[in-house]
Amino acid sequence: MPSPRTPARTREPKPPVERDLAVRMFEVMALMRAVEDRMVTMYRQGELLGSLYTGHWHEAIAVGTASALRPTDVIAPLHRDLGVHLWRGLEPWQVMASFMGKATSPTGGRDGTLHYGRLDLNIINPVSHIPNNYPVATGAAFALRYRGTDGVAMAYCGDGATSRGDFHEALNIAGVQRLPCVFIVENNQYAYSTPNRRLRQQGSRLRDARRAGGRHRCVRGAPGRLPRRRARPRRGWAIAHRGGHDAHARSRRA
Ligand SMILES: Cc1ncc(C[n+]2csc(CCOP(=O)(O)OP(=O)(O)O)c2C)c(N)n1
Ligand SMILES: [Mg+2]
Repeated sequence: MPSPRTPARTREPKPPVERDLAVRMFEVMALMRAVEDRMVTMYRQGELLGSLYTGHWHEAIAVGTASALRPTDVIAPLHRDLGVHLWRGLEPWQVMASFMGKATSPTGGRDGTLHYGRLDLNIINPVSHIPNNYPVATGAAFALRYRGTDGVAMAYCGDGATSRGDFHEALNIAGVQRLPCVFIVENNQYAYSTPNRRLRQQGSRLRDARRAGGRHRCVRGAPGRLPRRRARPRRGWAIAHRGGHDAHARSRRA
């Protein structure tokens, strides 16, 4: 005899990311890899003017974190973060035009490497002296709050860049002022040929990064609750394998 009580409904676990969004994230990650693969070939053929660093194996970090923001939030990517640009709407041809120093590039041909950006998409051009984008993002976060918005600024750098003074200055002032800032550190375990253990002793902080993992869904949640209103700035550590110094390190003629 059937029970008069309605059987308890089995609840489907809520996916961490909606399907459409997950598909879009995957598309942009795949596009990033395809564009960079093509550019490695172009670099070896001597078609690109400057240095090429690719974001191979960093795709989930760039796309996952960028996808957590609104288009009106400010983002300050670095040399492993092509996915950030693509997520915001920069076209692959614009990236290639920039590396080729063409007048049609976002920098109007004044750049022959990775310093392209689009302020109209709220992307701050990657600076050369890493991690100078950290203090710039801190200033952008201040401006967002000063103007009364609930916008957030997000900045990226590598593990090696954390040895620089401007990294610590940016984190400090953002903490003191409680600025709406998220700082992402992409720990690919090397700064050029120098391994982490030769740089500094902060193993415990780097271990935190493992929580982020290499999966885009996890990375999307890694910055935690965004500090849109007065709150402590967030730090996200992400572990990656570096697949992208290869092109830069090899001679074009090799
Ligand atoms: C202040 C400064 N010093 C040196 C360089 C040259 N440089 C470009 S990338 C790089 C390696 C940085 O390592 P890391 O921060 O770990 O980033 P990764 O390349 O591993 O992603 C260096 C030293 C630079 N751009 N800026
Ligand atoms: Mg590194």
